[in-house]
Amino acid sequence: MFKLGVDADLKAAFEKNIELWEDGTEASLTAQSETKVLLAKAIKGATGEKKTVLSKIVELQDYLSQKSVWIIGGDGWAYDIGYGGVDHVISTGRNVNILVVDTEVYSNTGGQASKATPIAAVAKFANAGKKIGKKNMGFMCMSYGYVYVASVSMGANRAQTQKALQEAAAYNGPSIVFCYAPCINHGLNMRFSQVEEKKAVDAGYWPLYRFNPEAEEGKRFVWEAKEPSVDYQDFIQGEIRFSSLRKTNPEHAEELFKKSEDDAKKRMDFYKKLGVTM
Ligand SMILES: Cc1ncc(C[n+]2csc(CCOP(=O)(O)OP(=O)(O)O)c2C)c(N)n1
Repeated sequence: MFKLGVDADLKAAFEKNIELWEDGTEASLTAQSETKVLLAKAIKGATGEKKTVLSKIVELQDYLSQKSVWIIGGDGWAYDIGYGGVDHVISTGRNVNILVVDTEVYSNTGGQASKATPIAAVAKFANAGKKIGKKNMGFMCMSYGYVYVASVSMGANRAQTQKALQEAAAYNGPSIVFCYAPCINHGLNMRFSQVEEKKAVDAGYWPLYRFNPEAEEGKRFVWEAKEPSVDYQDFIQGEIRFSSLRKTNPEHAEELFKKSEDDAKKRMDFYKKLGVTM
C-alpha cells in the first residue's frame, strides 16, 4: 500500500500502531484511533487502486483496535458448573478477562446454592442453611501466580472497582474479577443494593483486594478493605436469606450464624496473609 503513495503521516501512524500493539496503554489506544482518523482523511482524496486498497482497509478497520475481551458470568457458572472451563482458560496464560457477578446463588434458576454460597445462608438445596463454607476461588486463581485477581464491591468503593477493571483489562494475561452482587434471592430491597454492597465490606463479609502479577515483588497483593466497622450479625440479619434460618432450622440457627461469622473472619485473614506471601 505504501508504494501507492500513502502520505507520511498515515505510514507513521500504522508503524506506531504496530509497534505499540501489545502495549495496552493509553498511548497504544491513541495510536489506534489516530490511524483510523488519518485513514478516513486519506480515502477522501484517493483514486484508482489506492482507493480500492484503502477502502478494503477501512472495511476491516475494527481489526486495527485491540479488543478488551470479557467473559461475564455468575457464581454458579464460575465457581461451580463451569469451573473446569474457567480454570482451564485462566491456566493457559491467554489475554482474557473474566468478570464473575457473584450473587452467591444460582439466581436465574431461582436461587439454588452454589459453591459461592456462604455458611448459614438459606438457599434451594440448603433450606436448613448452608453447612459448609464459601469456596476461596480468588485464592485458587492467585495460586497460578500469573493470573490477575481482584475482589470488588462497587457500592463499597467505586474507585477500587474501576481500578481493578482497568488493571484487569490492561494486564496482558488472564484476569478474573469477583464482583459482589446483591440479588433478589437475598431477601432485601433491591433499591438499596449499592448500600448493601458497602455494608458487606464494612461488616467484614466481602473482601476488597487486587493481586497484580505485574507489580513489583512484595507489592503484588493490595488489601483494600478497612477494619470492620459494622457488626457482622447486624449485617446478615438484614437479609432474609440469613434471618429466615430461624424458621427453617430453629435448632441450629444461632450456631450457624456464629459459624458464618467465624468463617468470614478466617477467610479475610487468610486472604491477607496469603497476599503477603504472594
Ligand atoms: C451447562 C449448563 N447447565 C445448566 C444451565 C441452566 N442454567 C441457566 S441459568 C443458570 C443459573 C446460573 O447461575 P449463576 O451462574 O450464578 O448466574 P446468575 O443467574 O446468578 O446470574 C443455570 C443453572 C445452563 N445454562 N448451562
